[in-house]
Amino acid sequence: MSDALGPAIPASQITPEAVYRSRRELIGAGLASPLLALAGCTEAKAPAAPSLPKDSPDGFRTADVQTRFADASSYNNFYEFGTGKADPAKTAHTLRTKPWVVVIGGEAEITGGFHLENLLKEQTIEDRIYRLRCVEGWSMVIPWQGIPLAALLKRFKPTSKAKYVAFTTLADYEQMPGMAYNSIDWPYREGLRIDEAMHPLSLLATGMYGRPLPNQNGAPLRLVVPWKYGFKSIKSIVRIDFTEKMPQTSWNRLQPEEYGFFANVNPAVDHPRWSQATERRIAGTESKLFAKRIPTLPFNGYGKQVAHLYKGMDLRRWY
Ligand SMILES: Nc1nc2c(c(=O)[nH]1)N[C@H]1C(S)=C(S)[C@@H](COP(=O)(O)O)O[C@H]1N2
Ligand SMILES: [Mo]
Repeated sequence: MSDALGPAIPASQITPEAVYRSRRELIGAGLASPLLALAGCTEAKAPAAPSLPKDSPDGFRTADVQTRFADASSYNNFYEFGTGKADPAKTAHTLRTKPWVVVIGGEAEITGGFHLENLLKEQTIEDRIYRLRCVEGWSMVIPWQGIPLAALLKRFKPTSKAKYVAFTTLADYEQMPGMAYNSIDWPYREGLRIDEAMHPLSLLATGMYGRPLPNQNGAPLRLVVPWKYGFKSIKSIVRIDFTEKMPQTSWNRLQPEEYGFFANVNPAVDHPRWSQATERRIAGTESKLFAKRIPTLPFNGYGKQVAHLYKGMDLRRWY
């Protein structure tokens, strides 16, 4: 399988798991210490304030506590393999990820079917540590390996008519047992506006935690768009089309009042059936059953990098 993933990931790029405490925990600790001093704890000198680990300014690496590989690969949404969060890890072994062909179509000078290994050839596999916030209310912090989406898209020379990029997942009843339930109008489809697709944070992932992507996480090629709800991060991609019109997307088609095209993480806009103000952060060594609730940040904390893309747009209307 590693052949289909292109060049092997150098060991030097592999990130150790769960090395930092979350920024939010540290903020909480900072508030508590002056109170302790007042309470007469003069014996023990307050330790020098630790230098807080910070997210990299480009957003490529968050310093938040990482999710364990075991959690990130066993609590998934991948409806082609069942609607339960534990289903994909149990059933996705039937997905054949090699050979894997991706069809590039639409408004571009170069189109056609391409073997994944050729698409990845001459591309540098980069390391990113991103938060991913599911619309259902949980979030994870995952080290991904992949190529910037922009680097791949530019190779096909999109024309001036390419205003959007549409993505399609494999749809094969034989390999994907969850398709039989018809929970979604298959194939699973997602889309981005071209400027969102070209943003440096948009990643086409081929691996996570320094290993090839597990099938349940969208092998061999999946999108990761960290400032949007998780459903935009489409898995097991077999088609990428440049389009002039806003493409149809699966969740938006199913429930347009609940899932918009943009789906930017926004604590101020509730889902019609629940609040989006907080999230259950599955990270570190605690069982995911006890995952802490933390406030959800606008654009999932990536506002500094992406808010300019939406200047002048009413984000309540364009949810
Ligand atoms: N093809 C496909 N892609 C998909 C989904 C799906 O059901 N089918 N679920 C989405 C949702 S809702 C989420 S939250 C993320 C979960 O990604 P993860 O399992 O790697 O955390 O995948 C997204 N990509
Ligand atoms: Mo999700």
